[in-house]
Amino acid sequence: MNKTALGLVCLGAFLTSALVLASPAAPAQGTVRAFNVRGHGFAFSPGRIEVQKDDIVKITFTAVDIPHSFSMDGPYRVAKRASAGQTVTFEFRASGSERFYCNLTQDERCKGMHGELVVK
Ligand SMILES: [Cu+2]
Repeated sequence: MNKTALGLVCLGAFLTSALVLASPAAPAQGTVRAFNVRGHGFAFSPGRIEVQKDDIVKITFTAVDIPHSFSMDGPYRVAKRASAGQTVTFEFRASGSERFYCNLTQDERCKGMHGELVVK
Protein backbone atom coordinates (compact mmCIF):
# COMPACT_ATOMS: atom_id res chain seq x y z
CA MET A 1 0.00 0.00 0.00
CA ASN A 2 1.48 3.38 -0.92
CA LYS A 3 1.36 6.47 1.24
CA THR A 4 -1.60 8.03 -0.55
CA ALA A 5 -3.70 4.89 -0.17
CA LEU A 6 -2.75 4.60 3.48
CA GLY A 7 -3.68 8.25 4.00
CA LEU A 8 -7.07 7.67 2.41
CA VAL A 9 -7.72 4.64 4.59
CA CYS A 10 -6.82 6.64 7.70
CA LEU A 11 -9.02 9.52 6.57
CA GLY A 12 -11.86 7.08 5.98
CA ALA A 13 -11.43 5.57 9.42
CA PHE A 14 -11.42 9.05 10.95
CA LEU A 15 -14.56 10.14 9.11
CA THR A 16 -16.35 6.93 10.03
CA SER A 17 -15.43 7.41 13.69
CA ALA A 18 -16.80 10.94 13.52
CA LEU A 19 -20.05 9.57 12.12
CA VAL A 20 -20.27 6.99 14.89
CA LEU A 21 -19.84 9.70 17.50
CA ALA A 22 -22.54 11.79 15.83
CA SER A 23 -25.12 8.98 15.93
CA PRO A 24 -28.27 9.72 17.91
CA ALA A 25 -28.12 8.04 21.30
CA ALA A 26 -31.58 8.40 22.81
CA PRO A 27 -34.17 6.72 20.59
CA ALA A 28 -37.78 6.03 21.46
CA GLN A 29 -39.42 2.66 20.96
CA GLY A 30 -40.59 1.86 17.44
CA THR A 31 -38.64 4.66 15.89
CA VAL A 32 -35.78 4.75 13.43
CA ARG A 33 -32.52 3.72 15.03
CA ALA A 34 -29.42 4.50 12.97
CA PHE A 35 -26.10 2.72 13.37
CA ASN A 36 -22.77 3.11 11.65
CA VAL A 37 -21.12 -0.28 11.45
CA ARG A 38 -17.57 -0.77 10.21
CA GLY A 39 -16.06 -3.93 8.84
CA HIS A 40 -12.35 -3.66 9.49
CA GLY A 41 -9.55 -6.07 10.40
CA PHE A 42 -11.96 -9.03 10.14
CA ALA A 43 -14.26 -7.66 12.82
CA PHE A 44 -17.44 -5.62 13.02
CA SER A 45 -17.46 -2.45 15.03
CA PRO A 46 -19.71 -2.21 16.92
CA GLY A 47 -20.08 -5.98 17.26
CA ARG A 48 -23.33 -5.68 19.15
CA ILE A 49 -26.39 -3.68 18.15
CA GLU A 50 -29.20 -3.39 20.66
CA VAL A 51 -32.69 -2.26 19.65
CA GLN A 52 -36.31 -2.62 20.70
CA LYS A 53 -38.74 -4.87 18.87
CA ASP A 54 -40.37 -3.11 15.89
CA ASP A 55 -37.71 -0.42 15.72
CA ILE A 56 -36.71 0.48 12.19
CA VAL A 57 -33.00 -0.30 12.19
CA LYS A 58 -31.02 1.72 9.70
CA ILE A 59 -27.51 0.39 9.12
CA THR A 60 -24.81 2.35 7.38
CA PHE A 61 -22.18 -0.27 6.74
CA THR A 62 -18.64 0.63 5.67
CA ALA A 63 -16.01 -1.85 4.59
CA VAL A 64 -12.85 -0.08 5.64
CA ASP A 65 -9.95 -2.25 4.52
CA ILE A 66 -11.15 -4.87 2.04
CA PRO A 67 -14.64 -5.80 0.79
CA HIS A 68 -16.94 -7.12 3.50
CA SER A 69 -20.62 -7.84 3.81
CA PHE A 70 -23.23 -7.38 6.48
CA SER A 71 -25.31 -10.55 6.29
CA MET A 72 -28.11 -11.92 8.45
CA ASP A 73 -30.21 -15.03 8.05
CA GLY A 74 -33.45 -15.78 9.86
CA PRO A 75 -36.35 -13.48 9.07
CA TYR A 76 -34.09 -10.72 7.77
CA ARG A 77 -32.28 -12.35 4.86
CA VAL A 78 -29.85 -9.49 4.43
CA ALA A 79 -26.57 -9.73 2.52
CA LYS A 80 -25.19 -6.28 1.81
CA ARG A 81 -21.73 -6.14 0.29
CA ALA A 82 -19.50 -3.08 0.39
CA SER A 83 -16.28 -2.70 -1.57
CA ALA A 84 -13.15 -1.48 0.20
CA GLY A 85 -13.73 2.07 1.36
CA GLN A 86 -17.38 1.98 0.33
CA THR A 87 -20.59 2.32 2.30
CA VAL A 88 -23.99 0.71 1.89
CA THR A 89 -27.10 1.80 3.73
CA PHE A 90 -30.18 -0.33 4.33
CA GLU A 91 -32.91 -0.75 6.88
CA PHE A 92 -35.20 -3.37 8.31
CA ARG A 93 -37.74 -3.74 11.10
CA ALA A 94 -36.41 -5.45 14.21
CA SER A 95 -38.31 -8.66 14.88
CA GLY A 96 -35.90 -10.89 16.78
CA SER A 97 -32.29 -11.29 17.81
CA GLU A 98 -30.00 -12.55 15.08
CA ARG A 99 -26.32 -13.01 14.44
CA PHE A 100 -24.75 -11.02 11.63
CA TYR A 101 -21.65 -12.04 9.72
CA CYS A 102 -19.55 -11.48 6.61
CA ASN A 103 -20.41 -13.98 3.89
CA LEU A 104 -17.56 -13.13 1.51
CA THR A 105 -15.08 -15.88 0.66
CA GLN A 106 -12.09 -13.82 -0.56
CA ASP A 107 -10.29 -14.42 2.73
CA GLU A 108 -10.72 -17.24 5.24
CA ARG A 109 -10.68 -14.74 8.08
CA CYS A 110 -14.02 -13.30 6.94
CA LYS A 111 -15.55 -16.48 8.38
CA GLY A 112 -14.54 -15.21 11.80
CA MET A 113 -16.41 -11.95 11.40
CA HIS A 114 -19.61 -11.82 13.31
CA GLY A 115 -21.71 -9.65 15.50
CA GLU A 116 -25.03 -9.72 17.23
CA LEU A 117 -28.30 -7.89 16.73
CA VAL A 118 -30.06 -7.96 20.08
CA VAL A 119 -33.78 -7.24 20.01
CA LYS A 120 -35.41 -6.62 23.38
CU1 LIG B 1 -15.33 -9.88 5.18
